[in-house]
Amino acid sequence: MARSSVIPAPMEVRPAQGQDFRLGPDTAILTEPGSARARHIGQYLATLLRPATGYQIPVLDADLAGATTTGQERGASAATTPGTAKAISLRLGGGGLGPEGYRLNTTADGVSVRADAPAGLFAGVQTLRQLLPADIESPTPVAREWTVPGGAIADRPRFPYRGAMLDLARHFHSPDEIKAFVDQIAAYKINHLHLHLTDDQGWRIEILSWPKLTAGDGGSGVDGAGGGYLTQAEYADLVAYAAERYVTVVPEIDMPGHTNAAQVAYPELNGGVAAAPRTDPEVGYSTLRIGDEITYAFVEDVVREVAALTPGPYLHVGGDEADATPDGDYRTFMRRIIPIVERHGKTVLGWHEITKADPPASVVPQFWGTAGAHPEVAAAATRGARVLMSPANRAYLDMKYTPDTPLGLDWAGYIEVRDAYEWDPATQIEGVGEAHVLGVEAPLWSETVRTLADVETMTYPRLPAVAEVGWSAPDRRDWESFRRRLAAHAPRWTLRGTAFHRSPQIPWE
Ligand code: TNX
Repeated sequence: MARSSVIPAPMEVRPAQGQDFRLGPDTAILTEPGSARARHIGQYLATLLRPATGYQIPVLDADLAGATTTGQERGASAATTPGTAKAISLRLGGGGLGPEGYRLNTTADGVSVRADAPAGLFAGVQTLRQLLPADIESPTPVAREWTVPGGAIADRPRFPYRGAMLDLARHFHSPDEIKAFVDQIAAYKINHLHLHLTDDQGWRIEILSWPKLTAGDGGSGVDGAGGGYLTQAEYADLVAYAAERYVTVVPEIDMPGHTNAAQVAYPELNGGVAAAPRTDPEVGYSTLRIGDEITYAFVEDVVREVAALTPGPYLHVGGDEADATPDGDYRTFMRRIIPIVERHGKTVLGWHEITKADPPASVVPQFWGTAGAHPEVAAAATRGARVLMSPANRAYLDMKYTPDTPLGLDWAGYIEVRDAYEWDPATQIEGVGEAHVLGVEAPLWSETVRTLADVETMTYPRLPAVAEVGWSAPDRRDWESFRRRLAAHAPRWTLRGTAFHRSPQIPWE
C-alpha cells in the first residue's frame, strides 16, 4: 500500500475509494501559467517519471494546454482539463498551508498539487513520487500499471529547517557525490545541506584572496587520504543544483578551533610558525590567534568570499571544541566575527558552544549535546534565539548503529533506527520548547567515511527517521507505523543504487 508508506508522514490523509488515478502514455504535466519555477518543478517531475514509465510526459503551461481551471477552483476538479486527458497539475495559490505546505488531490481523472509557493509544489511532488509504486525509481522501463491511490492529502512541515551535513574536511566528497546526496535527501523533504568545509586536516573551498588554502588539494584527510577541494565555480554550481531541489546550502568555516589546515597553509595565522599537517582524528588542539589583527583580516576575506557565493541566509562559523582557546578569548573572537558575518548579509549559525559568548538573538546555536540541562543554550533561547537540534545520541549519522557496524564512531553511543526516530526536538533541552526550535539536522562526520556508498550506509535509514522528526506533527509519528513504511522504501533505494544499513529493527520486504 503505497499511500501508507509516505515518509515523512503527511499531516492529513483522506483516502477516496474508486478514485485511483492511472498514469498513461497520454499523461501530461500542466504547470501554473507564467511561472518559470512551477514549470521547472514540472520538468523535474517529468524527469523522475519518464525512465520507469517510458511515457513522454510533456510539461505544458496549464493555460496553453487549454485548461479552464482558475485560481479559485479547489480540489480534484482542478486536475480535470478539457482537451488534455489524464493530467498532473502543479498550481500555485489556494494552498493556505504556508511556504512549504501543499494539497495533493487524486481522482480517477488526474492529480492536482496546489501550494502557495514553489517549495510547497516541490514537496508535493516528492509525496506524489512516493505514492507511486516503488518501481517508479527504476532507471529503465518497467511494464506495469502506474497507479496513484485516490484521495486528498494536506501537508505542511512542523519545523522550517530540516537538514543534513556532510564533512568534506576529514574526507573530501566530489561534486558529483554531493549532487547524488542532494538528490536523495530532497526525496525526504530535507531542505538544508550543511557543508563542513574546513577543519584541522583540510580546507575544501577555494578562497581567491588566500589561494594557498587549497594549494596541494586543500590538505589531506584523516589517515592521509581524501584530499580535494571545491573551486568557487564548483561550489556555485552545487549551490545552484541544490536550489533547484529546494535545498539551501549552509557553508561552514570552522573557527576559532579546527583551524590547523589554514595554519599549515599560512604560517602568519600561527604567529609566523608553520603548523605541521595533521591526518589524525584528534580535536581541540588548534586555534586562531585571538590577539593578532591578521586573524580578523583573514576572517573578513573568507566570510566576504563565501557569503558572496552563497545565496542562502546562513553562514556557519563553527565554534565547537575550541579547547585551545581560553574562554575569554573565545568570547572576544565571537563578538568580533559575528558582526562581520552579519555585515555580509548572513545569519550566523554556530555549534552550541557559541552561546558561551552571549551572542545576539539573531545567532542560531546548533545543539550537538545530549538531552538535559544546558543553561547557556536555554538562556540564548530565552533571549529569543532559535535553536537547531542535532542531539549527538539521536541525529549523528556518524555514530555506529551497533557495536558491529564497520564504519563510524561511538562516543555518543550506538544509534539504531529507533533511536534516531523516537525523540522530540522540543523536549531535548530544559527551557527550549517548540517555539524556540528552528528545526533538526543530521550531521555526518567523515573520519571513517570515504565513498558515497559509505555515506549512504550511514545515512539510510536514519536520515528518513530524522526527516520525519522534523517534518511530521507529533500526533502523526508512531514507531510501528514508521518501521513498516520504512520497509517499503528499501526497493526504491535498491533501484536507485543507494546503499543502506539493513537494520534488524525494520521488517524489510
Ligand atoms: C565532534 S560534533 C565534532 C567533530 C567530530 C565529531 C565526530 C562537533 C561539533 N564536533 O569535530 O568530527 O565529533 O563525531
